[in-house]
Amino acid sequence: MLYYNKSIETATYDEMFHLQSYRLSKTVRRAYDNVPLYKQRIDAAGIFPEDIKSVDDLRKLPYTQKKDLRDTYPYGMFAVPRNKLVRVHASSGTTGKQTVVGYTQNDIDLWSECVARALVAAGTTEDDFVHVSYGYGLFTGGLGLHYGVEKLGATAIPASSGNTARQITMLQDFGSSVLCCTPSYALYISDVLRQQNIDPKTINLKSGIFGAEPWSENMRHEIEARLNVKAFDIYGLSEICGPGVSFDCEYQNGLHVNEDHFLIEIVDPESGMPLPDGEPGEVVFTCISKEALPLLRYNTHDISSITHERCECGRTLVRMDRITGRSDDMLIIRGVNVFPSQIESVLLSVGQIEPHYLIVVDRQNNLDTLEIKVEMSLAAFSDKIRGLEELERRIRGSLESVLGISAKITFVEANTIQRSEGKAKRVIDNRKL
Ligand code: DLL
Repeated sequence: MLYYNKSIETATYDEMFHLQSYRLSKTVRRAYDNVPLYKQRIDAAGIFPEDIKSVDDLRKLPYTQKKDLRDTYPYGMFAVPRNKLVRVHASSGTTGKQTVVGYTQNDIDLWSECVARALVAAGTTEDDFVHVSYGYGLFTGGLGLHYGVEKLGATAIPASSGNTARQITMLQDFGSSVLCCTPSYALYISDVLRQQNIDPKTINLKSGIFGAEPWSENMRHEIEARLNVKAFDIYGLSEICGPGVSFDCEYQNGLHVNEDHFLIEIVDPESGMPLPDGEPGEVVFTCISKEALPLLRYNTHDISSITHERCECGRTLVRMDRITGRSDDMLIIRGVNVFPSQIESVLLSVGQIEPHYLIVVDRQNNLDTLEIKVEMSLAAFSDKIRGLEELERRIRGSLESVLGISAKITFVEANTIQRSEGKAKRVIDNRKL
C-alpha cells in the first residue's frame, strides 16, 4: 500500500485548492456563529464570514493564540454543544492552566485517518504490530497513534510509557515491527538494550515513528543505527488534533501536511506577515474540517519552512521542514539566537559522545554563560586526559564555527544525565529564575 487515501494525498493543485476553499468558507461561518471569540475578532477585523470564499482570503482572518484558549478555559472555544463531544484531551504546558481540546466523532475519525496516512507513509501495513509507547491519557500521543493503527487495520500494542525493562520484554515477545514514542524515549530504550546486552537485531523492529519534540537529523541517524530501524518523524499538536498533522514519507525529506484538513502558513515572528516557500518562520494552522475546535490561523510558535516542490513519493501534499524548535524555546546567548536542536546537531556530528546532553545557561556579571554537559561513551571516558582535551577542543570549535557561540563543555559519566520517557527537558536556563 503506497497511500492511505490516494486521491487526497496525490490531488492536483486545483483539486486541493477547491476542496480547501469550500471547507474553509464553511468553517469560518461555523466558527463565527458558534464561538463568541471568533465573532468578536471577525467583527473587529471589519470583515464578514462570507468574505472568506477561498484560500486566497485566508490572510484576512485574525490570528488565534494559545492565550485565547487559556482565557476561555476550559470549553469556551468549542463550536459544538457539549453533548456532541466524544473525547477531550489536554496539553500540560509548563506555565498556567492546561489547554483543553475536544473532539466530535467526526473529529476523531479524521484525526485517525491522518495518523493512518502517516503510518502508511512509514511503510506500515495491516500485518504490522505497532508498539505505542507514547503516554496514554490526556496527552494526545498514545491514543492518537492507537486510533490511527486501528483505522489502518494494523495491530496496536498500547504499551504507554514507563517501565522500560518490561517494554523491552514486550518488544521481544509480542513481535512488534513498529515502535512509536518520542525520539528521546527511543534513545532510552536503546540504552537499556545495551545495558542488558540485547542485540537490537534480535527484536524485529523495522521502523519507528517518532515525534512530540524537536530532534535533529543527526539524532535520526543515531537512533536508526542503535535500534536498527528506519526512523520517521511525525508532527502535531493537541490544539490542531494531536499527532498526524504532518508526517515523513520514505524519502525523509520534509513532513507532508494533511492539508485537506489543516492549512499551513509560515509567518514572520515579528511582523506576522506570511512568508514565501523556503523561508523559516512561525507555523500557523487553520483547521478546515474540524467540528469541535475549528481554530483559525492558530500560531503554534514552532519554527519551520514549507515547500510545494514535488516529492519523489508522489504525494502532492505541501511539505514542512523538520521543526527546529519553538520561537519561545530559542535561546539568545550573548545576542546569538540558537535552538537546542542546533546544538544537538553539532554535538552528534563530532562523535565519541553519547546522544545525551544538558544545556545550562546562566548569567554571571551581566554576561551570559553557556555550559553543555555531555555524556561520554564508556570507552572515551576511560581514555587519557589528552584525548578528552582534544575532544573538548573539537566540540568547542564546531560550536563556534557552526553557531558562532562559545561554550564550556563538561564531560559527565555515561548514564548520569536524566533519561526521559516522554518529552525530554534538555535546557536549564537559570537566567529566567
Ligand atoms: O506532542 C502531539 C504529538 C504526539 C506529536 C506524538 C507527535 C507524536 P502537544 O503535547 O500539544 O502535542 O505538543 C505540541 O510539540 O507544538 C511542537 O513544539 C512539539 N512537537 C510535536 N511534534 C514534533 C516533531 C504533541 N515531530 C508541540 N518535531 C508542538 C518537533 C514537535 N517538535
